[in-house]
Amino acid sequence: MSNTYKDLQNSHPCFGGYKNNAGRIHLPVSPGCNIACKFCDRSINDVEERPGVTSKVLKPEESVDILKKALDICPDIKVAGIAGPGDTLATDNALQTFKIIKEKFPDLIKCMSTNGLLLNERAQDVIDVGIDTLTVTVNAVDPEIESKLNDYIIYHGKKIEGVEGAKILIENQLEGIRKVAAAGVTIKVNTVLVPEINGDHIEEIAKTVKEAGATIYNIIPLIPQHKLKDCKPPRCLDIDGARTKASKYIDVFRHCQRCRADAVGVPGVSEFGDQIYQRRLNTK
Ligand code: CLF
Ligand code: SF4
Repeated sequence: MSNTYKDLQNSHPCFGGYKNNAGRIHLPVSPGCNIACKFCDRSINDVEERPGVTSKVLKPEESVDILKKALDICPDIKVAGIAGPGDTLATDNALQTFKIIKEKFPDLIKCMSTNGLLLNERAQDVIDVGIDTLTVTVNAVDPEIESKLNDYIIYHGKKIEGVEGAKILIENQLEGIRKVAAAGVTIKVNTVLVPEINGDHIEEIAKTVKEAGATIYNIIPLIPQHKLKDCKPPRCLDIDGARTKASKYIDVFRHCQRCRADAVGVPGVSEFGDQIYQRRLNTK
């Protein structure tokens, strides 16, 4: 199976650059996280439509039945993604799940999303399990700026705060991207846009991640919550401006739906998560 960037533009909803009507299923197998983004509010619930939210956490082996059911109901699904609700490398659950998918559903595109803290040291594992598309969330490439978006990292059992932690995070993200990109995996970088913190830093991020080997860039508007609940979310004008600046350096994806960690269907078009994960429908 060939999954060049050109192929993915027709088969992957988040690497297309335009709407190609391909579906994805998120398998919420990764509960914990190893960094502390100031805007992150992970939650188990059936109703909120945003990243970090899932109705349940699955065990890797439970993914098989879920995938069968999902492909039955939504044959448009071409991509099996893991995007939380925590980080995919904080435990081995995601890599185990991808191993199962590789064996039992070889035609599905394996899509992994990570904060990248452990990407440098786990790059070979990511490559070996056959990840087709990797997303790394890079919110800054300057540790001073990153430290305003992230309180601390937990790295090899140690809590490292502020700029010091941010420096390690950024180094590992960029080195991880270099290694995985060199193996031929197509890489997307996500950045959460917080205008008052990284609004003037987007060009620098775009340029740096492109040089490291990323192919496509997705700017996601902040949802103000947790410690950044008083920050202003970007206006359409801010988002457009940031995307235009970034597009000088790298292809930009403009259709992000800020999906739940257990989303199923064609992003922005259909949603089957209620049926697949037996969410209780909102009866308010
Ligand atoms: Fe999922 Fe993410 Fe893979 Fe897509 S979502 S793991 S790359 S299959 Fe896509 Fe949803 Fe935006 Fe993510 S629209 S939040 S970018
Ligand atoms: Fe939350 Fe993701 Fe940040 Fe972890 S990496 S704290 S799950 S937003």
